[in-house]
Amino acid sequence: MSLKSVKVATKAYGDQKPGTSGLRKAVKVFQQENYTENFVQAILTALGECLKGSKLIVGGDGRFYVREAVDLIIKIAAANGVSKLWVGQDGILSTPALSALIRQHGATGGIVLTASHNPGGPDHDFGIKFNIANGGPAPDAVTTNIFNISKSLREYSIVPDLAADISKIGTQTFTVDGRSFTVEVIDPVEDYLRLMKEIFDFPAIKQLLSGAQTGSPFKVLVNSMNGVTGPYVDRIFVVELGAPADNTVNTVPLEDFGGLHPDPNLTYAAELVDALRRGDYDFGAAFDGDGDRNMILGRKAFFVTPTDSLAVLADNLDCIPYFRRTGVKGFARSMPTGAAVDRVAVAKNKELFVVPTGWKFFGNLMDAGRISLCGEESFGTGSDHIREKDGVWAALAWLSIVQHLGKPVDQILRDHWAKYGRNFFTRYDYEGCAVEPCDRMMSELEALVTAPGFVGRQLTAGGKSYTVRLGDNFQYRDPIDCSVTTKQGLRVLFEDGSCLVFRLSGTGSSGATVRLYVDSYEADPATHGEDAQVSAAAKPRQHRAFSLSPELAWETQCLVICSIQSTV
Ligand code: G16
Repeated sequence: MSLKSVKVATKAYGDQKPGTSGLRKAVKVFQQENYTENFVQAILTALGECLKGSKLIVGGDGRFYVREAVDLIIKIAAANGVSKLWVGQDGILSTPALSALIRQHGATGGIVLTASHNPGGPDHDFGIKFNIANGGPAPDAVTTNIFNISKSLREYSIVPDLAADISKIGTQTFTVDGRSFTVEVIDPVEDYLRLMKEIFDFPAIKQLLSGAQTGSPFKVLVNSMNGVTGPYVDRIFVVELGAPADNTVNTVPLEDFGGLHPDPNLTYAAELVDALRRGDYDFGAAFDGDGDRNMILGRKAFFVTPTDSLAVLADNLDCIPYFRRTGVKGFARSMPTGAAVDRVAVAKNKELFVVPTGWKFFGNLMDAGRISLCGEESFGTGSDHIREKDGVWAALAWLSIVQHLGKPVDQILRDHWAKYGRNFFTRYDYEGCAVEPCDRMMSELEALVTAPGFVGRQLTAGGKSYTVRLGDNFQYRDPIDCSVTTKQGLRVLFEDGSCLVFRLSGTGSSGATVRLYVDSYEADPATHGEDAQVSAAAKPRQHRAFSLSPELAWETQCLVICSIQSTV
C-alpha cells in the first residue's frame, strides 16, 4: 500500500528544553495538542543532512504513554524520510539495550522513551531523549539545537494512515511518498544478552550461584521494580544463570510501575532492603524504570554506596573477561560523586576524569579510548561496552568480582577501605521547591564560596578541622572536543579530599530540587565501621562531619533552609 505524508500546522511550545537527560515532563504535558509531535519533529529536523535515509532505534521503559509515543514516532519518522526503525517489541527497550543496539546496527541514533526513575502513570512523568550514533545521550550542542528548533516550529510532517504492528517480531515495509520505509520489531533482550555473554564469564557466575564453586549456593535477590529490566533479569538470572525463579521479583514491566517509585535507593527500594535484612540472601540488586541505575546490597542488606561501587569495580576490572581483552584504560566520575575512585586511579596509575553530572559527558572520553569505567553517585555505573550506564551490567560485574575473589560483598568493601581509606558519602535532596528562591540561594552561595579569603579558611566539625582548598562553580572543559560547560554546581573542596557540593537537579519534571552532597574522607580504620547513610529525610546538620559548628555549614544550611521555608 502506498502512503502519503501530510504537513500539519502547529504552534511552538517554549518549554521543550532537555534537562540532564532528555525532556522530562508530566504525562499530561506530553498529551497536550501536538506537544509530543513537535518535539519528535524537532529531534528529526536537528539531524539536518543526516535525516534522509537515516536509521533509528526506538523503545522505552514500558511506562504509560510509551505505546502512543512509539506510534507517533513511527508515523513522523516515515514522513521525514527516515528509512528504517528498529523498535523493541511492544515498545520495550531498556536504555542500555537501546544504546547497545545503536552501536550494533550502526544506526544514526535512537529515541528513548523514559522518565527514568520518576514514577509513571497518567498522573506522573514521561520523557523523550535522543541518543547519537555512538549510542550515548546527545551532548549539549545537539540538545540546544533541538530546543532552538522546537521554539520556532510551525509544522510537522506525519503519515496519519501508517499502521505498524509493534506487538509481533518481524519486518514490515511500507511505501511512503514513493520511498521505502521499514519497521523491524525486535526482541528487546536477545542482542543485549549476547553482549553480556561476550563481556562476562557466564559459566563461572552460574557455578557461583549454584554452589558448585563453594559448596553452598550464593543466593541472589533481584528486584526490577516493575520497570523495563524484568524481561532481561528473568532471561539472564533465571534462564541463563540458573537462579531459582523466585529470586527475581517485580519482573513484569507495568505502565505505572505497580505504584512503585522505580528509583533503586534505600528509600524507594525498601522492599529489597527488608527482604535482605530478613532473609538469607548473599546479594541483592535493584534497577530503575529504564534499567540504567542500580543498587547493590550484600548480606543483611549491607549497602554498597555508588561511590564505593565505582571504586571497587575500578580496582577489580581484570576479573572480567571483557577488560582482560580490551585492557583497562582510565576512569571517570561525575563531580558530585565521592572521590573513592580517585585513589584507585592513583594506585593503578590510570587517568581519572571528573565531569559534570550527566552520562553524556563520558561519551567523548570513551570514544577517544581514554576511559573504561565511569560512575555517578546517582546510582549509575557503566563501562565503554555501551554509552549509557547499565544496571544489569553492574550487577553482573559485582557477581564476577565476588566469584573471582571468593569473598562476600561486605568483606570486599572492608578490605577495600583498609587499603584505600573510606569516603563517607551522603546526599540530601530538597524536592518540590519554587524555582526563584533556589536560584537566588545558589547565587548567594556562589558569592560566598568564591569570595576572596574563602580559600584557606579552617572549618571544624565533629572535632575535626577542615581547611578549604577551593571554592568554585564547577566548569568543565572537555579534553576531547574542547567544549566548555559552565555553572555545573558549587564546590567546596577541603585539603584532606573531603568535599561539599550544591547543585540544582536537571531531571525533575516541575519546580526545583536542591541537592547537597557531602563526601568526607577517613583514612583511620577505626572509623570505617560507622554507618555512612544518614536517613534520606535527615537535615544536613545531622551529618557526622559537617555539623552546625563551622561557619560554612551554618551559612549554607541557613541559605538552604531559608530558601525552602520561603517556598512553603
Ligand atoms: C540522569 C543522567 C545521569 C545523572 C542524573 C542526575 O539520570 O542520566 O547521568 O547523574 O540524571 O540527575 P539530577 O540532575 O536530578 O541530579 P537518569 O537515570 O535519570 O537518566
